[in-house]
Amino acid sequence: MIDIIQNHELLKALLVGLNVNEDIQRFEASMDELKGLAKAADMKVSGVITQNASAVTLSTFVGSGKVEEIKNRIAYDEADIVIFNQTLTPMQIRNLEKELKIEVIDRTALILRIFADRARTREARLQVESARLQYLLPRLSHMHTGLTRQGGASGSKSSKGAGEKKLELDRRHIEHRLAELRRELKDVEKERTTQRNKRLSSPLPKVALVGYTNAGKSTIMNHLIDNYCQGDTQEKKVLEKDMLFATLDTTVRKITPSGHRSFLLSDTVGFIDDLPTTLVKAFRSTLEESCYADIIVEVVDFSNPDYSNHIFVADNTLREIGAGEIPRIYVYNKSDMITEEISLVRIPYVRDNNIYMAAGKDIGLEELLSLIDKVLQQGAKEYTLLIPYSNGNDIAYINNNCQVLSTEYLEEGTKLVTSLSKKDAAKFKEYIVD
Ligand SMILES: Nc1nc2c(ncn2[C@@H]2O[C@H](COP(=O)(O)OP(=O)(O)OP(=O)(O)O)[C@@H](O)[C@H]2O)c(=O)[nH]1
Ligand SMILES: [Mg+2]
Repeated sequence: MIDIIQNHELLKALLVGLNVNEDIQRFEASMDELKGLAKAADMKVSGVITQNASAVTLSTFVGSGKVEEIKNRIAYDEADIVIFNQTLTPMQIRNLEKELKIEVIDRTALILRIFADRARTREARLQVESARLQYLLPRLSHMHTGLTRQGGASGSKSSKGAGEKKLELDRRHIEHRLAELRRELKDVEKERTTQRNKRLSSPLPKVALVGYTNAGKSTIMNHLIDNYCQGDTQEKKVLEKDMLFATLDTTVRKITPSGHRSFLLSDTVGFIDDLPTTLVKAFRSTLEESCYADIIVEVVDFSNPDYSNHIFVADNTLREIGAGEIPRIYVYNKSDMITEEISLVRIPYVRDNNIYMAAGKDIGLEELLSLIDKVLQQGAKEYTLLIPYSNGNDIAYINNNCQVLSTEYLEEGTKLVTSLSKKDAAKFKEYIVD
C-alpha cells in the first residue's frame, strides 16, 4: 500500500495515434487510455500526434510526411521513446527506429512493460515473462536482420553468418525458457487448484469482482473489508490507485456483514480493450478463477465517457473465459462524478441487477450487499429437509445462510422447511424429503 518514491527521471514519451475510419469519440477515448497506460508505465507524456488516414503505410505505418513531423517533435520535446496506439509489425518498428533514432514501441509492448513492472506474486511474474517471450519470438528475426547481413558477407555460402547463428541461439534459448516457464506454471497451478478446492469446499458463496481496469474493484473490496471484516483490516486491504492495472494478482477475502449472507470475495486483474493475446493466454488461469464464482460483480466506471465500450469489452472477456452464464450484478461505480444535471437518479439506486453507487465515497455498499443476497437467493425453492443430529454443521450453515421457515425436532433429526438456492439444494440433496 506504500507508494515507492521515484527518484529517477521519468522517460519522456511521444504518443502517436492513427485514426483509420474509427469513430472519433472512440479514437479519442483510446488515445486518453494510451496516456493512462504511459503514466502507469512510469513515463511522462511529452506530446501527442494524431492523424486521420484512410489507410496504413506498410513500411512505416504512418506516411513519410508524418514520420518527418514525429522526428521534429522528438527533437523539440527531447522525447526518449515513441509509443504507437496500434499494433505495429516487427518490420514497421525496425524501419521507424532507423528513421527516428529512438526506441519505438506499440500499445501491446507498453502493456507488457506495465505488467512486468507490476507483477508481484510468483505466478504473475512467470505469466508475464512467458507473455513477453511469446511476444518477442516472432520479432527476433527483424531485430537481427542487420547482424545477419554482416555475417553473410564473410564468404562461404554454406556456413551460417554470425548474425544468423546468434538468431538461432537466441531463438533456442527463448524456446527453452518458455518450456521451463510452462513447467513452473504447471506447478504453481497445482498449488492454486489445491487452494481453490479448499475454497470451493467452503460452504460460503463465492463472489468475484471483475471489470475494466481502474473501475474501482479494489476500492469496493477495501470498503467491504473496512466495514465487514474481522481482525486487522488494514493488513487485509489491497492496493487501490488511480492507475491502470494497479492490481495484477488475485486476492480473496472473507466478508462477514451482519444482516447479510457471508461470502468469499475475490479481486483480480482488470480488463482492457485489445488486451494483448499473449497476455490473455498467459493470464488465462488467473482470469478463469472468475468461472468458479457463484456471482460475478462487474464493476463499471460510470464517470468514464467510454463506459459502454468498457462493458462490451468486459462482457466479451467473460464470455471468452467461460463465465458468461454466471449470474451477474452490474455496479455503475463512481456515480458521484456524474453531475446532477445528467444524473436522473439519486444514488444509491438499484434497478434489477444493476446498482448505481460510489464505493469511493462509501455510498451504496449496504445496497450492494442486499443485491448480492437477492441474486444468491434467485432461483431458490422451498424444500423440507431432515438432517440427522450428528450433522450439526449443516444445520448451522442453513440457519446462518438460508431463509428458514420452520424447525421441528424429531427422533431421526431436525426437520427444516427452508428456501434453498439451486447450489445449496444440490449440496443438501441427501436431506431433501419433500
Ligand atoms: N470519485 C470516485 N472515485 C472512485 C470511486 N471508486 C474508486 N475510485 C477511485 O478510482 C481509482 C481506481 O480505483 P481501484 O479500486 O484501484 O480500481 P480497480 O478497478 O481495482 O483498478 P485496477 O486494479 O487498476 O484494474 C482510485 O483512485 C479510486 O480512489 C468512486 O466511487 N468515486
Ligand atoms: Mg485493483
